This record gives sequence, structure tokens and C-alpha cells, in this order.
Amino acid sequence: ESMGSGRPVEIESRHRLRVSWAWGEPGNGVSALAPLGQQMAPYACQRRTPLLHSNQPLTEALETLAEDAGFSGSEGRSLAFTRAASVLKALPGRLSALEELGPLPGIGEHSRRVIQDVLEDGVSVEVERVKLSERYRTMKLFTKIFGVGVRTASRWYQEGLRTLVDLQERNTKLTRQQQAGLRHYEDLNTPVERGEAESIGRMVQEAVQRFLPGASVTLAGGFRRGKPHGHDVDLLLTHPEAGREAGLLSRVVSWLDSQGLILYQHSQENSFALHEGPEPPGGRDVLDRFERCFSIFRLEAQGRLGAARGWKAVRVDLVVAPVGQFPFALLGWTGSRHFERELRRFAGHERKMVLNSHTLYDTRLNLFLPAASEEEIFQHLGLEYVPPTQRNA
Ligand code: DCT
Ligand code: MG
Repeated sequence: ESMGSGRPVEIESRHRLRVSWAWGEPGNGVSALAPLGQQMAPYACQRRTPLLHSNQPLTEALETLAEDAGFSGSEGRSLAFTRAASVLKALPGRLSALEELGPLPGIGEHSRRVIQDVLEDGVSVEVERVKLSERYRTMKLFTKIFGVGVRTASRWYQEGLRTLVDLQERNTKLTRQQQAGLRHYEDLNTPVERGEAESIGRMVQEAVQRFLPGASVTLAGGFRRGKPHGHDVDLLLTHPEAGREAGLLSRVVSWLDSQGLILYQHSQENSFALHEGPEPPGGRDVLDRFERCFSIFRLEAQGRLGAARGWKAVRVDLVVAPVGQFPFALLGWTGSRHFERELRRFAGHERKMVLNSHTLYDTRLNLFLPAASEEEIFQHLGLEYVPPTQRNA
């Protein structure tokens, strides 16, 4: 999966999308089947969720409501809609009537109403209203700026700001990251194509070999799940000998920078310490504590893309994982977000284990469970292995 030195550079090409329909072809109704509730496992990490599914209009509606709930800080409500959407993504075919769902876990009253509206009328009035609302549109516009989260966007909205021009004209205080985000707004909101991601992977791999032969670069995130495009490029760096990766990231980033390939970067040091013991589940909201670089690359135009200007700004996250933590980092950085959230929930509730992107800790046995591959982590959790292309929950 990773690119070693000397070998032909090939990122994750065997994880290209494969969609299989367990119960027939896309578009087929599912009404002839037993109630779906009996077929659907309660946690998303127990299900196979392909990238393409037959209930796009339904999941889109629910995810709009999830996003809107998130914008107003209602995390619980947001999660309920996300869960419902995720269940629909795992259905074997197109839903044509609400009754087919049966008592499906994870789909609440409100979500059922939305599903029914879309099934019957093609749209949900509630969703259409949200999409047109000034608040939703403004929040969407602002949170698409690199470095702007819900809290900042919400504050700006409350201050009466509505457009990107407002931000500039009213001299809103912006961090260096947000300034870069605003400067490259258009590029950073143009999807990154797989070819572009692979090309950036090769650039990083080349730089990595320069300073640490034998180190590897692995494309994670949505691309590893088979997505043809994404909002950024997530790259994991490691070396087969523990400890050799120390100091690598800053050298790689400095070198890329000296080549004029970096438009913005800020790095964060590794703050993970095993001796601190596991973190309580849900105890903190940082994703992980790896040495990490948040950056914007300057990518020379490939083919037609950005040809007018000759280059394009692309968001790249570089993450360094010591080899012993690599399988956990890979699992954590492959996503989807909801799949990861469900894995951690399953580990905690069903196994009394704490899973994060560094380790798996068994609180009953009081020990860390090491793993040399993602498969072993699933084994520790007593879960059937779910390949990356089926983690699109
Ligand atoms: N991740 C997570 N929890 C978060 C943020 C991220 O578990 N709060 C994981 C899941 C995916 C991975 O990190 C990379 O994150 P993104 O790049 O945001 O997600 P993506 O699936 O790669 O989406 P995109 O294709 O848009 O880049
Ligand atoms: Mg990504």
C-alpha cells in the first residue's frame, strides 16, 4: 500500500472503486426483501458502505439537514441526520417507500419524515428552505475558507458579515491560515482530482527519499476509499524502522518550500505520549497528536486544469506516524468521518476499548493491543474486516 524507495510509484491503485450489489442491481426496488431492519447492523463499521449507492436524493437531503444542524451547534441533531443518511447509503437498492425500511435502527422520526417527503414529492420543503436560507448559505460560504470552522463563521454571521468581500472590506481580523484560505478560495474549493493527488504524492515521495531512503508515503482519506476527487490530499509518512521518521517532516517541508512548491504551511509537533495512557473516549476533540503539516501546495497544471494560469493551489495534509502506530493512523485517516466515529463508538460501547489514530487500548485487560495491519485492528475489535472502498459511511 505504501511506496517504498526504488519501487515504481503507485499510490493505492488497487483501491480503485469496486461496487458490488449484494441484492441486485442499482435502481431495483427492495420491497421484495425482508424488512431491511433485520439486515442492517447497528454500527456503520459493521456494514459495507460503497461509494456509489442508489439513494442519493435521500442522503443528500438528510446530509443538508445534518450540516445545517452542525452550523447551529446542535451536534446531537446533526449526528441523528448523519446516522440516518449513513444507513441509507448501505441499503442494497433504491428505497421506494418508507414502509420498506421497517424498524431500522438509527433512523428517527424527523429523518423518516424527510425521507417520506422526498420519496413522495421529490423534495423536502424543509430542506429546500434550509438551502435557501441566508444563514445556511453564509455559513457554507465561510466554512469553506481554509481555517474557518463553525464557531468563527457563526460569529461573522452574527456580526452581519455575508460575503467574502465583506470580510476584506470590513478588515475582519484573519489568521495567517485564513488569509491563505481566502487568497486561494476558488482553487481550494475546486475538487482535487485523483491524478492531481497522485502527482502530489509523488512529489512528496521524492522529497522524502532525499532525506530518508526507505520511508514511505501513503495516500489516505477519501482517495483511499475510491473517491475520484476530494477536498484535499491526505498523506501519511512512515519508516519501517521505529524512530527513523523523527525530524523528517520539517526537512521535507523546507525542501519543498525551497523548490517553490508550497504556498502555505504550518506544522504541529507530535504531542502523543504513550506513558500518559489512553484518553477517555470523547474526552477531547483533537483528531490525533501526530507530527503534522497543514499546507497548500502549488501544483503545476496538468492538462486542461488551471491551464490559463499554469498552476493550482491544493490543500495537503502531511502526517508522520511511527511504524508501530501506522496501522492505527492509516485506519484513522482513511475515514469516512462517520465510519471513524462509529468505529470508536463501537470500540467503547461494545468492547470497552479505546481506539484512536495511535493505539487501541483494552480497558478491561488494561493493556494496549498492538497491530501490524488494519486487518489486525478489526480482529482485536471482533469486527469483520471492511476494506477501504466499503468505508464510505
Ligand atoms: N477524520 C476523522 N475525524 C475528523 C476529521 C477527519 O476521523 N474530525 C479522518 C477521516 C478522513 C480523514 O481523517 C481525512 O479527513 P478529510 O480530508 O476531511 O476527509 P476525506 O474523507 O478525505 O474527504 P475529502 O475527500 O473531501 O478530502
Ligand atoms: Mg481528504
